[in-house]
Amino acid sequence: QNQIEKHNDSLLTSHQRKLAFLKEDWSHVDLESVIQKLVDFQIAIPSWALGTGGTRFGRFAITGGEPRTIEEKIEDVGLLHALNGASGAISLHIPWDIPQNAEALKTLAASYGLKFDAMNSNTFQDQAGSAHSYKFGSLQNVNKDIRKQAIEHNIEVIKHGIALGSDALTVWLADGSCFPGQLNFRKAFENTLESLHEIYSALPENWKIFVEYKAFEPNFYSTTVGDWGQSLLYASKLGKKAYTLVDLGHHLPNANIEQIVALLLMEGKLGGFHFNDSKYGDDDLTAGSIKPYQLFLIFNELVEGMDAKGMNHAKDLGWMIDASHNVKDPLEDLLQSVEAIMIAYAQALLVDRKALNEAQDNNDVAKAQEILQHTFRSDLRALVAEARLRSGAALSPIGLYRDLEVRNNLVNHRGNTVATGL
Ligand code: PSV
Ligand code: MN
Ligand code: MN
Repeated sequence: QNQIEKHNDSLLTSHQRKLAFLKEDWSHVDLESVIQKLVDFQIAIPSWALGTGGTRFGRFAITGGEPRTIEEKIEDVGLLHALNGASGAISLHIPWDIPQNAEALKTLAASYGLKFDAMNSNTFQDQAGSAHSYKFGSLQNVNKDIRKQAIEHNIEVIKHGIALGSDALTVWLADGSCFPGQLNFRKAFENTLESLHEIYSALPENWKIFVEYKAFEPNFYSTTVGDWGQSLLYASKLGKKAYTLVDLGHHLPNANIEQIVALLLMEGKLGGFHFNDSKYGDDDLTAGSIKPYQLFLIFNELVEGMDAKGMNHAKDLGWMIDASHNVKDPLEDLLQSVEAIMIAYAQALLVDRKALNEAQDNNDVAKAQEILQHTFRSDLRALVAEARLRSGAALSPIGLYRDLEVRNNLVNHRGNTVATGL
């Protein structure tokens, strides 16, 4: 905290100058309420993104100092949260991270101001010692015993989550087929639905289940929860605790994700997000690194749709990063993702909705584009920095991370370790 204060003091004059410009430019807007929304907005960090990621072709542990235990993963997220004030939750993947002592972990997390976000089950890999293989799917499997094993795993994950104070389960299935004829689509859907029903009935009253879809990979002919339509079908049939989860990397190229988001929100079935960016497929690159305009357009729909329904931006949807790769320090990468998400959110908050509605009602296409691009092209970084300042975080999170040589310290402390997980 001391170091953050020193760092902020050194940047304060320049920050205040930028903020003053913004306040002048946006004097017709209630910037205080925008800043408060930015302060409140928290994006969960996945426990599997804290180490160097891998590809199908190799893994290069270039950083060292990677967290070896859940405790160290919590420490790393705590560090991110101290730096940016916007990473107040961690999301665990079971069995990559099995919480042994939930109470102690809760206490540790709370000491960093962290909560446990959605729990993630894993029936896309075979685990050592398990009786059955998921080679031909898990919840969809033609073999009832295999489905049962996968259902029980999910119920186990819910139990871990209850102990940690989480309130959501994210289910992503690799289930599908690689070749035409391999699978009866209808039976695969029905098996999956029946299995999901059993998992659903193990959810506590206040819990949600997020059904994550993905177009392809690892199956390359069909995926049993392959798109938002299929996810919405499952979620609708399951009941009011079931929602669709949108992972930005899980669409076919050029999909209009912002439109998907708008309609899911309209139906009250949008549950949460996995943020990342991609150029080709499920690339899991840093949010906003490839298509920042798309990220803004998605947030534009989120703000419009949530406001229309009177929803609380910070609380009513699950916000999480799902990114991981080979070439950056993962902690710097996560700071960049959070910053990109906050900027897109800030831009969306400043869209002149009244003027946009009027332009739409008048079919004034050029004006509508002007309105959107006006905020997208405005530099709102000082607003996001101001939110950090007010949260007691750093004006320049990556700057301070580098000044303090955090990675070197972690390497000295933990050695040349490689994180568990992906
Ligand atoms: C699958 O591609 C996915 O997006 C799911 O959310 C998994 O849980 C995560 O990546 C980690 O592999
Ligand atoms: Mn995901
Ligand atoms: Mn993915």
